[in-house]
Formats: sequence, structure tokens, C-alpha cells
Amino acid sequence: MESTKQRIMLVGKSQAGKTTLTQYLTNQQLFYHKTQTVQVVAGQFIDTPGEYLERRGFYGALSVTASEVDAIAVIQSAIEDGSMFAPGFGKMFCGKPVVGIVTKIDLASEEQLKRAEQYLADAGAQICFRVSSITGQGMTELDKWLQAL
Ligand SMILES: Nc1nc2c(ncn2[C@@H]2O[C@H](COP(=O)(O)OP(=O)(O)O)[C@@H](O)[C@H]2O)c(=O)[nH]1
Ligand SMILES: [Mg+2]
Repeated sequence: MESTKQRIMLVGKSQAGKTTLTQYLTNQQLFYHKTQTVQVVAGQFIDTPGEYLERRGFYGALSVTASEVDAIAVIQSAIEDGSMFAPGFGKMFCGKPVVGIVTKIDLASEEQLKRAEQYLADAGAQICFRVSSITGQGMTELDKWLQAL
């Protein structure tokens, strides 16, 4: 059966916190497993391996996967120095909404949070949320936005 939920693809570097975030948002127990392939979580979240962003050869796969979703979430860890997102990265998704999500805010300084947000804005995020999958900070706001999509 088709899900009526809007589908969101998560893109970000390995270790950015994508899988943990999908576990949090779908009320699953958090546990670590490496994402080897595209995974549909609860019919709503499309979790992608970090390699899809890290290796240009996978941009075709990202683009194809994106054609099946309603929005793209670009995920940046607040404690990561630098970013894998090229400026304008979001343009490859043909005008679909791009939401920025800064993860691991429980570990970051305000300066790091601002820098992470700037990376995501440069990548083409139209709106940005700050979250922690450990403390749950910021999740209400993000969830609200996702529900309204
Ligand atoms: N402190 C903290 N750790 C996190 C958070 N989100 C994820 N992690 C940890 O970061 C590591 C990578 O997370 P994972 O979700 O597998 O990243 P992925 O490769 O993007 O799917 C794991 O050890 C998680 O427990 C967070 O919000 N805060
Ligand atoms: Mg993963």
C-alpha cells in the first residue's frame, strides 16, 4: 500500500548521524549499524550511505533516488570540520524542497553550530534545524516541519 506520508531522502557524510536520526524520528531504539545501501525507514525516510555524497561516482544514484521523494534533507554534523557539500549542491534535485539538519548539537559550541548552518545554507538548504538524537533537542521543531510538508 502507498504510504500517505511525504518521503524524505537523507544525504550526508558517513558518521553525520543520518541513521540515528531516522531511528529517533521513528521511535526506534538507537543502535549503530553501518548503512551499506539505500534504506527506507518506516515508509518515510530514505537513508543513504555516506559514500553517495563522498564519491562523485554515486551522484547518479543520489539523483535517481531523489526522483522518488518529496524533499531532501542535507545532514551536517556540528562537530565535523569542513563539509562535503559543494555550494549549490541542492540544485541537482530539480527544485525539490531542501531542508538542512545540523546533528550532534549536544557536542557542539555555538560557533560550530553557526558554521554547520552556513555549510547547509550554501549547499542550498532553504531552512535549517539543529538537533540531537541523544538529548532530543530540536526534534519537536523538526518533526513539526516534516508533518507540515
Ligand atoms: N552525541 C551524539 N552522537 C550522535 C548523534 N547522532 C549520531 N551520533 C553518533 O554518531 C555516530 C554515527 O551515527 P550514524 O547515525 O550511524 O551516522 P550515519 O553514518 O550518518 O548514518 C554513531 O556513533 C551515533 O551514535 C547526536 O545527535 N549526538
Ligand atoms: Mg548510516
